Amino acid sequence: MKFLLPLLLFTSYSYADTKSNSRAIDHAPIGVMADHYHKKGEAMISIRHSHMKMSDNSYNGDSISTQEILAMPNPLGSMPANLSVVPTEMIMKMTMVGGMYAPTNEITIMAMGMFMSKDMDLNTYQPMMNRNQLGTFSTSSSDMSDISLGVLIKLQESESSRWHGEVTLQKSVGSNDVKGEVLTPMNMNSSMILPYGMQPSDRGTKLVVGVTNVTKLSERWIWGSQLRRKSTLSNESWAFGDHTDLNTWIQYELNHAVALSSRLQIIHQDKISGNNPMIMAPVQTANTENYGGKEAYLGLGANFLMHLLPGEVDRFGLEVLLPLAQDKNNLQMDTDYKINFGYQKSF
Ligand SMILES: [Cu+2]
Repeated sequence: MKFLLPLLLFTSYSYADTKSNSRAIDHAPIGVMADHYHKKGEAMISIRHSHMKMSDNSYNGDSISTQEILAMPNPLGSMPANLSVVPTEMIMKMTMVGGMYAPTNEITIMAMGMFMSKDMDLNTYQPMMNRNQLGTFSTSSSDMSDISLGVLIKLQESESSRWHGEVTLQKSVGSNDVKGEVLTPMNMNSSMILPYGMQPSDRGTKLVVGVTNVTKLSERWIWGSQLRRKSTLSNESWAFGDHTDLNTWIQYELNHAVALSSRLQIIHQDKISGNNPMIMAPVQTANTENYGGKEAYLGLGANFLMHLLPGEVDRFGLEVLLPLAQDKNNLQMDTDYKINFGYQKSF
């Protein structure tokens, strides 16, 4: 936390000369999507980045050893009879570029493009006998992931509380059949379609519906809540499961230019629907049952205002999320942390 102090002082100082009435606390923690609407005629651009790291594996929420994984049957075929490739680490990076514009006080239009990159390290083991490790390999993918167009509708606004709804249409546009070089249990390198979790997109069309409330608790404290559900309207051969996201956060206004936040995020996601018969390696990620589940995270973050570029004040947000509980379906990697940061500017 020590490194934050000079930053807080700097932002307080650099903000002191402004006459703008923007406040850092006006926006939710940076990882919360579609958290605010705009006044008539206002526009905003934003760029956000999120970084997630996963390692180790769990089965229905309980940690599981490599030996136990290797003893599990390969559900996608009899060759080999058991799982023989075990993921050890995964990094997922997402960059989102968005725009908002309010044609009226009641409606804000939102557009966003998302770019995704994924990297995974895996170990390959002998398929039978003493199951020695044959080697290690890495796979990666990166592509445009989704584009979305949405509308935020102001439902109610008073001095102490505001409510708005969201309806967004999201189209997954990236590829869903990225290939990678893998080390097979036969100790050969082979190029194959990577498992679902490594694909940048499922090429589905999704509907996002959400409702957000922000309540002023006192002069310096704010309590926000958001329920957001993403469901698949149509897809090609398979789709990531429908996703419900509940967020509730408390924000404290240190001064106009700095707001600190604490957030509880609860996620529920279904397993993958459909399948691609070409995805059939003896690895957990090739099985559509090994996706989705329940997760809870604690987020700690800060929003800053600074005058860097001409025009309206520059907004920055940083948030770190740590897992409180993970009950992912069947056999999956554990999430270690997520980091979100972003920049926003209004016009
Ligand atoms: Cu905005």
